[in-house]
Order: sequence, then structure tokens, then C-alpha cells
Amino acid sequence: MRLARFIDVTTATAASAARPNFGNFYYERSKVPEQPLELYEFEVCPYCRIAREALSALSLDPIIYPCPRGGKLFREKVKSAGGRYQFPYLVDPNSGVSMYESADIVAYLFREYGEGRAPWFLRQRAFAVSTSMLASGFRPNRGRRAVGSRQPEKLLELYSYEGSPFCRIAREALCELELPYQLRNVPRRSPDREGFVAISSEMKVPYLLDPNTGVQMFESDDIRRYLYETYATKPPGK
Ligand SMILES: N[C@@H](CCC(=O)N[C@@H](CS)C(=O)NCC(=O)O)C(=O)O
Repeated sequence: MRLARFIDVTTATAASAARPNFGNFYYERSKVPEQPLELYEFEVCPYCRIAREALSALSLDPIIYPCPRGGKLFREKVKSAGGRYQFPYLVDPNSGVSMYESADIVAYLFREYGEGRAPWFLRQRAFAVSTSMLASGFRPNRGRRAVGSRQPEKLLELYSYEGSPFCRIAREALCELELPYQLRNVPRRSPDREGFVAISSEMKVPYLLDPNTGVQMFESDDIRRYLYETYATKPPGK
């Protein structure tokens, strides 16, 4: 294994271990949103992780609009819609509700789409924030800053669940490149896994589909390389 890959996997695994299996198991949904939710976030932001864990636990499929620092594309939308640059920011076109604050987002998602109460690892605020900060600390420079990119015409699609270290590596690249994507959460015991395997033929994540090029692929390292080679307008900063 290359050293860079070894460091990648080790630090991403440490980040996952800081929030062990949180968001990796399915919690009963009460309904599925008719129109996809929208989440404005960036990967390294610990509060964004809390919101993503809730979406993952409920096996909900938001469109992710990456808002890394220095990003020119979606940060402005948040500022004009909500009044300030603060992430995460959730938009629910079904109810017309939009909100800042990860704690409010978690409560909203479980109230609206779950069985009411969020699980303890999302409700215990001091615990959630401190361990999520610890997770981010293992990969402080990934999924943080925007790099130059060109935008695809059609939305990319990523099958993932929050606590997988390999999915994190794929999400970081999408974030750095400011590529919006349809996230498909397939946590363990999710009713959506069967449909996923019908498409991919294997229960393995991350899995990327790019309708712009027809590419469908597994393997976080390959996904990151593919995304940079296809969409970056500058070489990746190592
Ligand atoms: N209490 C908020 C805190 C959110 C927050 O501080 N987010 C930071 C990123 S971790 C932010 O938006 N900073 C402004 C920026 O990145 O421009 C929550 O839980 O959602």
C-alpha cells in the first residue's frame, strides 16, 4: 500500500472511531420526503457531520451542496437564503422549512421523518460536538477548502453511509471540488440496500455514479482520482 493511501485510511478510520458506528445503522423512518432535502455543508465541519449522521441514520437521500471555505458556488446561496454564512444549512422543499443549527436539524429530521426522538448519540449535545470535533481533527485539511473545478451538467450520485472511512474519502473530494451530488444513504439494515445492490451488484460503499460520463465505480481512492482528473482545474493539493 502506498504511504499516502495508508495515512489516508488510518486517519479516516480514526475519524470514524471517534463516532463509532453513529449513523451507520438504520433508524425507522415514518416517511420518505417526496422531494429531496438539500443540505449545505462541508465535510470537515463537525456540526455538518452531526446533521449528516442524522440523515444517514434515517436513510434519507439529500442533495448535498458542498460549501468548503473559499468556495464560490453554494456559500452565497446560504447567505442570501438564511442571512449568514453558517453551516450546516438544511432546506426541506416539502415543508418549506429551512434552518441553521445542527441540533435543530437533528430534532427536525427525527420529528418529521423518524419516530420522534433522535438517538442518544445525536441528542447528547456536548458529547456529539466534542467527539465530532475529534473526528474532524484526524483529517483537518480534507474537505475543508475549495480547489478550482468545473461544474458537471448533471448531478453526480454517491451511495454512502456516514461512518465509513472510505465514504468519507470520497465525500471529501466531492466537497473540495464543490461538486453537488445526490447522496444515497444506505446504512446497515436500511430498506434501501436491496435497491442499491440491484444497481451495483455488490453491497459495498462508496459507489459513485456520474451520469455525465457514464462512469460507475467503487473504491474511494479511485473515486477521488477520477473526480480530480475529471473535474479539477488545478492539480490536487496533497
Ligand atoms: N451551532 C451551530 C454551529 C455551526 C458552525 O459554527 N459552523 C461553522 C463551520 S464548523 C461555520 O459555519 N463557519 C462559517 C464558515 O465556515 O464560513 C451548529 O450546531 O450548527
